[in-house]
Amino acid sequence: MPVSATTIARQCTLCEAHCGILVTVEDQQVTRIEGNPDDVLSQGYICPKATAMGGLHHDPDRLRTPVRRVGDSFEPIGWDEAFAEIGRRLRAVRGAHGTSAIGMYLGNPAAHSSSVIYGALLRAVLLTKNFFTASSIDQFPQEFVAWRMFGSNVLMPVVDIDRTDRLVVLGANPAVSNGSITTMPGAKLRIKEVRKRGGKVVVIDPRRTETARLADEHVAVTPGGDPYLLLGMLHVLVTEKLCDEAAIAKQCSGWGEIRALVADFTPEQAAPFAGVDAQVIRRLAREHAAAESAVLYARLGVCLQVTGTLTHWLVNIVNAATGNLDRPGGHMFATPPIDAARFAKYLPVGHGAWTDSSGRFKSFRSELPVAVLTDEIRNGTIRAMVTYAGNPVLSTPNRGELDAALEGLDFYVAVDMYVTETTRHADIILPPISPLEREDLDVLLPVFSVRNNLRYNARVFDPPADGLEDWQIMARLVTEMLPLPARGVTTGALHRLFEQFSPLRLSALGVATGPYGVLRRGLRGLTVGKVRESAGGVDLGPLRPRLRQLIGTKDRKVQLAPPDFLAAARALLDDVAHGAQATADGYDLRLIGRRHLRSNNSWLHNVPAMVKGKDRCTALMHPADAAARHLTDGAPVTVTSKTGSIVVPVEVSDDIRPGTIAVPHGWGHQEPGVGWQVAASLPGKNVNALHDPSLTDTFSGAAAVNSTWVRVQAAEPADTPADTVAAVG
Ligand SMILES: Nc1nc2c(c(=O)[nH]1)N[C@H]1C(S)=C(S)[C@@H](COP(=O)(O)OP(=O)(O)OC[C@H]3O[C@@H](n4cnc5c(=O)[nH]c(N)nc54)[C@H](O)[C@@H]3O)O[C@H]1N2
Ligand SMILES: Nc1nc2c(c(=O)[nH]1)N[C@H]1C(S)=C(S)[C@@H](COP(=O)(O)OP(=O)(O)OC[C@H]3O[C@@H](n4cnc5c(=O)[nH]c(N)nc54)[C@H](O)[C@@H]3O)O[C@H]1N2
Ligand code: SF4
Ligand SMILES: [Mo]
Repeated sequence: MPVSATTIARQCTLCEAHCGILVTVEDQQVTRIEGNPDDVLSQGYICPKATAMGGLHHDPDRLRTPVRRVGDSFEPIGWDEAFAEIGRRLRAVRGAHGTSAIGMYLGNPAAHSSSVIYGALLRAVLLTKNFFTASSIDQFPQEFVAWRMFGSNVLMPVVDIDRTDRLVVLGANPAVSNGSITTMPGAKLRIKEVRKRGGKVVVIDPRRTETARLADEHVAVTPGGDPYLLLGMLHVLVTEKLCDEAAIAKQCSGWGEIRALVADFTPEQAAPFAGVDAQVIRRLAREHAAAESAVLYARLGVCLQVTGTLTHWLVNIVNAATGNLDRPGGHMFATPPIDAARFAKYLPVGHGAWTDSSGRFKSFRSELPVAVLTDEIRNGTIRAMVTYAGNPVLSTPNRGELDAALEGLDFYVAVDMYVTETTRHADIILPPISPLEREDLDVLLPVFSVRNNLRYNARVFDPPADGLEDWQIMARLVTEMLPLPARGVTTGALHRLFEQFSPLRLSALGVATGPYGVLRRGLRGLTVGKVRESAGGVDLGPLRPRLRQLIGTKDRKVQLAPPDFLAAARALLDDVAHGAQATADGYDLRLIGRRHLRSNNSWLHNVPAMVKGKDRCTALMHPADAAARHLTDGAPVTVTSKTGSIVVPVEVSDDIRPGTIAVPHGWGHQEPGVGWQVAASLPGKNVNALHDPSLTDTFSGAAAVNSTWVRVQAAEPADTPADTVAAVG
């Protein structure tokens, strides 16, 4: 190593896993990124995306200064000028049309740094009803279930993968995603460990995924078939007396209603709806009950469904009924250094405090589902937008109409480091400094981590003199939007005040007062200094049972049988009784999603090392389905749904269940004017053009993108890749 090289330990902040990395820098250039073996959570594991942290930092297309749109292009503008103009324009919209005329969308990476605290402050100051986040195309159903069953939306249980004897993965692909709402870097190794210690791993997924390849058993459920499968399993657990009645009596209320619900619903009835043999359903139930410890881990595949809430509810019931809630090896709750869950139960969550303008969608924990964003802009309810770390044009179902809607806004400000499919419509884009220039304390993800821990993110590079972090940008926007008597005078004072309360300082205060902090534990307590000095964070031990301390329900019991959930489940059972299998005229395949190890939602496609090789945006199709349509591997096909159509190559593989196709999201960068030039040069189409925004989880309103009806045919030669997104009624 040359003398000038330095190596700095921090985390890769690209996804929830937050793996520990060692970044080597020579002459201001990142020359190596490797796993940090001392990291208390990831223990040296990284995925191929980690090196993209360097690629992003050095990317010439990454914005370094604020830019203002002039005609069809962007020109640099100073920060002060930018904030002054944004303030003027946003206040004008608010003055003319009211607070809710300003919409705000907060995307996924916002939740990967503590800057999000200031995002929340801006949201509060805007006072708008039109607040959206990527949560409503992500974990909304899980939060909804947590709120109703445990009394707080934060109480989404974590899978104790490192101690379980039986891991059943339902609609998740942790071998690629490294887990979400269960932070488990190196998921692949953790899964292998379950088997090494004699445990079993089962994957229930319409596709034989990378995770399924590591498992003892793969059950190819039909898309959307999971609630039937789970109800069938519950029937077996109840009728064969396989439940842990003592645990249920101690922890739960409503068990009688669940027993009654499933009493007559046999696996034989469930089988055709689940696409799984009755005998397999019976065995899954018996083995779940027989294992020393067992846990169902469910995620996007079942969450982003019309039945998202219902399915997560049933998942939690199966875990609780077999005595696996709040015990090692089961579904547990972390004890993070800032114990958000402990206090979240005292905050009102609220469902239906307001609705969208159509009255169809209710707010949930003070936000509306992103499914209505496009319509609210189109019908004039929203006149101006603020987006922060999001790319909803590619990441949300919007019939391809969000593009034009954003273009028609009175004013739009984006906080992002790229000119994306979304931000290209902005009047002003405000770029934060690069992740490697930030210093941070990882206080959010320990809430969902498989071990209690606290880790520190050191700066690798000094930020440019005029660079701002996301939180500083948010703080400046906050001051612009506060009703101040003398704007010029007071904003300066406010900025100085906010600098005193940086997220890092607030986090340090939270840690000091938290369960491991010096205020509780005296001098031996956890401090930011100790975390900073550590080689890879501080390990705070395995998860500990603590439901009694956390639960926020009135009777302090887990609510197994909320009446509206029960009614929805009965409606499903009625469908079965009437043999009403879901069908859609003219469409014969179900479309599901797919993630790739080198891709992260919509935004890593500008790092050359992440996108080399063949086109990944393919439609995965079973050989029998391909043969029936006379399609050969690699041929361009038109995938058509009720809302749109795209042309992508077909990839023929028996990894996928017949009747199902899988296409990844986050592609389709060829829009004119986007600034990420590598991405723009790639093939790939926006699969969200096919998903119907009006199809949402019944309870939370989260987008349902995992069982969309489509048809597939060989692409006509005229379907050039350039004109593939067209509404077809
Ligand atoms: N490499 C990579 N990692 C990522 C991301 C990424 O884009 N790329 N994104 C990050 C983010 S933001 C998140 S939220 C997480 C998501 O993490 P995961 O939920 O683990 O990721 P997915 O790959 O979407 O997994 C969903 C699985 O559900 C299956 N599925 C689809 N429909 C059904 C169904 O009806 N029933 C069942 N049982 N299964 C079904 C799909 O085949 C797929 O395997 O990943 C994070 N990590
Ligand atoms: N069909 C389908 N659609 C899906 C999914 C699916 O499985 N299927 N998955 C959904 C899921 S789980 C998620 S989380 C969403 C994600 O949806 P979004 O959050 O809307 O989109 P991302 O693709 O994550 O885009 C992130 C944006 O933030 C910018 N960015 C990155 N880091 C930072 C930062 O530190 N600060 C700022 N200010 N900007 C930053 C990037 O340049 C990019 O423009 O997509 C969802 N969409
Ligand atoms: S799994 Fe990959 S992308 Fe996610 S934090 Fe770890 S290294 Fe980064
Ligand atoms: Mo996500």
